[in-house]
Amino acid sequence: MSKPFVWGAAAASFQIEGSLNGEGRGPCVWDMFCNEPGNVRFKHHGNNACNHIELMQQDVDIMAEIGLQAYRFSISWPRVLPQGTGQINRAGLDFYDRLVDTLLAKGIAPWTTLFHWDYPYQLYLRGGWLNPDSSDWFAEYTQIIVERLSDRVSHWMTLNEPQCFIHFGHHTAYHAPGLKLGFKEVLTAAHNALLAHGKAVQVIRAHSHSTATIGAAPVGHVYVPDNTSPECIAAAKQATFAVQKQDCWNNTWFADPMFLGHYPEDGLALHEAFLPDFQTNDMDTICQPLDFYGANIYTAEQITTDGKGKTRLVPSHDGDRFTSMDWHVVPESLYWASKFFNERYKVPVIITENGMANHDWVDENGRVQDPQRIILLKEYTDALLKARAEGVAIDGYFAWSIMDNFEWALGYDRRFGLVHVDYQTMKRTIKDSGYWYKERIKTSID
Ligand code: PNW
Repeated sequence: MSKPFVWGAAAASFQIEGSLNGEGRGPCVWDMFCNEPGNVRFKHHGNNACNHIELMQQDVDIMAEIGLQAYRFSISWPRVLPQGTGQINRAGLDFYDRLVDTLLAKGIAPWTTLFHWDYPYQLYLRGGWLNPDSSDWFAEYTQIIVERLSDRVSHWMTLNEPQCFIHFGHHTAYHAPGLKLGFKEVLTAAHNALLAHGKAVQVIRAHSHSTATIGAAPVGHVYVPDNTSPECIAAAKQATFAVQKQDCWNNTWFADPMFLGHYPEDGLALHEAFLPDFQTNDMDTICQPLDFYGANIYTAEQITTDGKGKTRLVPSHDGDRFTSMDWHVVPESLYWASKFFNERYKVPVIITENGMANHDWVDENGRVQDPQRIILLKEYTDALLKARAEGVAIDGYFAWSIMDNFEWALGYDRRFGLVHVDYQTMKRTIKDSGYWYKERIKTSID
């Protein structure tokens, strides 16, 4: 029998916290990136965000009102270590301590992500993820967090979406730090991030004051079959696990080393000319026992086969639905991907992010209506629970996001929240989807 299912919601430090200088936070690469014109829509930045640092108690009260069983948050590395290493900022660390206590007082389990993209600017100046010491810097930071919080925090995620901060951050310059490196350097940065993951897992296991449950929260292209013939299912699985040339936005380049202890064969062949200089025992460091496969899934592509071994993508049809990110709505992505990941990596799957951006509106009575989000959340969670009912080990679901927030290069223009944020007044309003989620949690039979 699988474990009880966990219903939660997620957010990330840079996207909600604000208080750039409050509590002594050091700058991160996203501050730098926002300051360079042209990178982020409307010149938006994270200086104030949702002012969660000051409004934390209210935000946790709202989570309790929605009935969250768990809250996935990330810690701002430069808020704890303004230089990235060395001197600890006590006030910053105290904030996360208070957050954990506040959550626990409401019966909400804290699920902590160690790194969700707000890389310390001072370490970036020292080479960032390209520096061979970068994984040790991350291990040092991890130890500080674990020593302080692990008597009360037992769920950990190391890196959020290395695919994004490596590929978008170091290859296409769509995200901070805005680099367009050659592919060998991109893979070197990726390799160092993987080493950082492995060392962090070792640190958590060695220093945790409670039994730790550890995973990561990767993302990647997901493919679903357009019919249930074995051939089509196999094609979707194969595409989900394939590596594309000079592209880090895939599942296996990161997850295979973490879970299986080697890079995927197809990727090694494709990237032969760009492989980083790694040590033979690096894979022993990277591949640490993990307790779950966290998956951030929003969309998928559909695949079909012609019965003769040929595979093609199904183009979108009239009537297909897209979110305001222009992401194709494919609820069965949660069904198929959790099956595929569970089968390949042999640990329970947890959906660490899923949700939609929408143009919500506030009506004359102050109610925030977001009917599309309700439909989507229902269809996606139904698809996930269907896989669970069929015996796939799936232990939880986290909606992205608990509240509207800074959507990276798109600024505050895209709203993903279950809770609406009025950025003029910082007023929070639970959206209709938040109330719907409350019912989903309450009535979910486990
Ligand atoms: C995730 N894609 O990023 C991040 O973890 C969150 O911080 C972010 O707010 C959320 O998803 C919504 O974007 C993604 O291109 C970035 O499919 C890009 C994609 C998916 C997730």
